[in-house]
Amino acid sequence: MSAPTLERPAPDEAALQEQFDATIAADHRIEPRDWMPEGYRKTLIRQVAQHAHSEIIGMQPEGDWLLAAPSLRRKSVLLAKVQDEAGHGLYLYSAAETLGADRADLTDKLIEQKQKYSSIFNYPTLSYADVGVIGWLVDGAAICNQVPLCRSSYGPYARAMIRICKEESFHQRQGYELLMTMMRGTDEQRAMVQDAVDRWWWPTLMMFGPPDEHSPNTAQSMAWGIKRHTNDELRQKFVDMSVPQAEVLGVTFPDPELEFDPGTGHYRFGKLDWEEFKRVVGGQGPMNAIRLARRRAARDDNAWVTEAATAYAEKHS
Ligand code: BYC
Repeated sequence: MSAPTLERPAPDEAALQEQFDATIAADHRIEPRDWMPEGYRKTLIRQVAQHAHSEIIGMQPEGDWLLAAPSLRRKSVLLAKVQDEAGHGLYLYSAAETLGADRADLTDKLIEQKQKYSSIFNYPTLSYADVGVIGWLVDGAAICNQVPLCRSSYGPYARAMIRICKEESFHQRQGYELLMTMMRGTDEQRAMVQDAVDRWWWPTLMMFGPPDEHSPNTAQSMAWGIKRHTNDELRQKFVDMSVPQAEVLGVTFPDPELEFDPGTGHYRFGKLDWEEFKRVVGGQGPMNAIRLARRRAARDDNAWVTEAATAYAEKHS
């Protein structure tokens, strides 16, 4: 007679998959306690980690202007905005942790260039108008991309996005308000704004990712309800939103092909330089080396803080 076994029967993978598929089909949320296919978990860790890294690296271009802000008011607004980005990174690393990722390991992967961050943060901020244009266009693009992510199928990611989008919306308005103020100023200030728009327009359109026919992840991510729209759909939405805002502001976009198409109800726009996108994502953008060197220094120089905090937590656990 064999000894009675106390082990539970092995879960039936097919039944678990069926339950997962039913949850996705019903547009309900997958939570950390739920079974999920390995591919779903990996895709989410990849996207959420990249998103978190983008928020943290994204503090640098605007952070460069904290000591040179033109007034105390502008300095305090910018400081609050940059701090918000740090907060976004932290919510997102926490969401990645619910999937079994380790935060320190994710940071190491960023620094070793095994994980990516958004291409947009590899361009320099040359004047204070860049702070306004990042708020208006870069945060505007981020909102366009992230509002649908509030309905993402993974609960912790979707919930983090709700708060992040509220803050991004404030960021966009502060950028637009700064640009409006400059446009009401001198000819030199207006020229600074136009110059910043000229430099940031195309890189902002690249934030949405490669065209749909060259986006290896979109189809599966949409089937899983992680992404709700394709890269090209969101890029088009952003162009349609931005053109009337540019008219109100009194600036133009550097695209001779930009034109309203009454047939489709959308703006047609010129071809993006996808070779530039590949170079920047591949580490050869104007600021890649500086962005990563600073992140590496922040990790290494502050390692003692992590060690001390860990030792303290262990002592009091
Ligand atoms: N830059 O198959 P695809 C912010 C990669 S921060 C670099 O279309 P997916 C802010 C892509 O990862 C906002 N890499 O991918 C902060 C994939 O690489 P791997 C940041 C890019 O994931 C501070 C490959 O190209 N927002 O707002 O389906 C101050 C093929 O692409 C980029 C987010 O992170 C890029 N632009 O779609 C101010 C949003 N585009 O891993 C503001 C969340 C693509 O296969 N993320 N790649 O080697 C997403 O919505 C999606 O991940 C993406 C890409 C639309 C970006």
